[in-house]
Amino acid sequence: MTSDTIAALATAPGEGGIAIVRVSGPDAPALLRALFRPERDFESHRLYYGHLCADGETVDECMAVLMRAPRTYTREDVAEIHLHGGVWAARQTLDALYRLGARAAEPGEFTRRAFLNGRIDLSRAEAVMSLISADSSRAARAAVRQLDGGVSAFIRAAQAELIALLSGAAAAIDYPEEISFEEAAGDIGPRAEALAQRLESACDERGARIAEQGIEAVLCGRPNVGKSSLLNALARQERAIVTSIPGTTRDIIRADVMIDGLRVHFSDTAGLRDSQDAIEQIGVDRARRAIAGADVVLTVLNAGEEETDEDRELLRDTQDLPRIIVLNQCDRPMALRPADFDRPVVVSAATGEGIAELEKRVAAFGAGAGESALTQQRHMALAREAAGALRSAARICREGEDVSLAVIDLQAALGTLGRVTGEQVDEKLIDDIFSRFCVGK
Ligand SMILES: Nc1nc2c(ncn2[C@@H]2O[C@H](COP(=O)(O)OP(=O)(O)OP(=O)(O)O)[C@@H](O)[C@H]2O)c(=O)[nH]1
Ligand SMILES: [Mg+2]
Repeated sequence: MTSDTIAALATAPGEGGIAIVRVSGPDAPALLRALFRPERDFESHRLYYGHLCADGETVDECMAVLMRAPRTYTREDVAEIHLHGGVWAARQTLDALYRLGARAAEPGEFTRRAFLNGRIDLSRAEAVMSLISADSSRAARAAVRQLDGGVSAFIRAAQAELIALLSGAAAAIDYPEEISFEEAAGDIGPRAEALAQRLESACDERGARIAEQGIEAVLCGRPNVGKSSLLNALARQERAIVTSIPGTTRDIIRADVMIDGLRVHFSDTAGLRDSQDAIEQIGVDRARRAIAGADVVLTVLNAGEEETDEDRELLRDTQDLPRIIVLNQCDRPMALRPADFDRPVVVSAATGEGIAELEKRVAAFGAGAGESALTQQRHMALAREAAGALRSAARICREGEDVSLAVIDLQAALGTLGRVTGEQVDEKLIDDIFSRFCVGK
């Protein structure tokens, strides 16, 4: 249990409708009484109208609530003062609180107390931070599931299975005349293998990255097929320069678009061709690197012209990548037949025809992203480590080695999973996690 009382601004600094100062710790009730004059006396968890006074002067007309432990965010006594938005009143209030003995809270310290006081486990504390920084509905949904205890429940189920395996092994070690090692190994081996499989399939690194950061979609094609025009149509603004001169685009031009709650980063690239122009050639090299790192490649052809050798080469080069073939300029008389290509999207950057269909096809590459049981890097790394230990235990059982050797691996897996929810963590990890929070959370 923590003994001092902390205070911080809980809302974003700057001008706004209200500014909330939050206080947590044993002195929170006394501090609130010292500064806030309510019309009536406090009952827990009720918001009161009154005046905030410091050094005999009225600082603000405001609302305040006192929440008695343990039904609070931190499980300590918590006071919240809702002032008029802006910097001044909040500053005066915090200064008064500090003079009366409160300490300025460190980043994430309220949530850290919630964790240390046992109200939430570590995975839920991390979810709070993910929710704060989520900038798409996809990312927010993954965070809310984690906040609801989705990760905790998944880890608890895996730990329960591990404990069952460990007690099976213990029985074989303690009562060898009743349960033979072979029998025990025959049961533990396949179950350890299955649990390793379950842990690994709960990790989807690509999906987690896409949910959090968005999907990288790269437009490529020979010069003048209309890549920059497509980028502008998708972004609904004039981002890239469009001209009828082949080789217009050199640098990569990016535009962020929200499609169906998923963030998509489109990159327009230099038209791919062998160029004598040194600058254009650098652009072409950059384009090739962007293509290699893309989550989805949009291979753009000009539907109004016959296929060229460059088109054929590009179709070949991108065939093993996640890709969408885009036949642009369909407003012109068609020289290409859609039936000759693999599921092409037929569009016109000029008229907007087919753009909605193209967006749908791009978003499909993010389907299921962020919906795996685990979505945080730290949790996935630990799950994989536990799966590795389980596979080693399974191998020991399979090869008929001593069951007590498998016990070491099973215990290691159990400990590793405990670090996800924070049953087994060291101070440094906790410092590291909470220092990434903002002050006041
Ligand atoms: N009719 C018609 N013209 C288009 C369409 N898309 C692009 N264009 C025209 O095609 C020419 C080239 O367009 P850009 O968007 O600059 O082509 P790009 O692929 O970016 O070309 P580079 O940057 O040189 O590689 C311009 O004159 C555009 O107006 C379309 O859908 N229909
Ligand atoms: Mg261009």
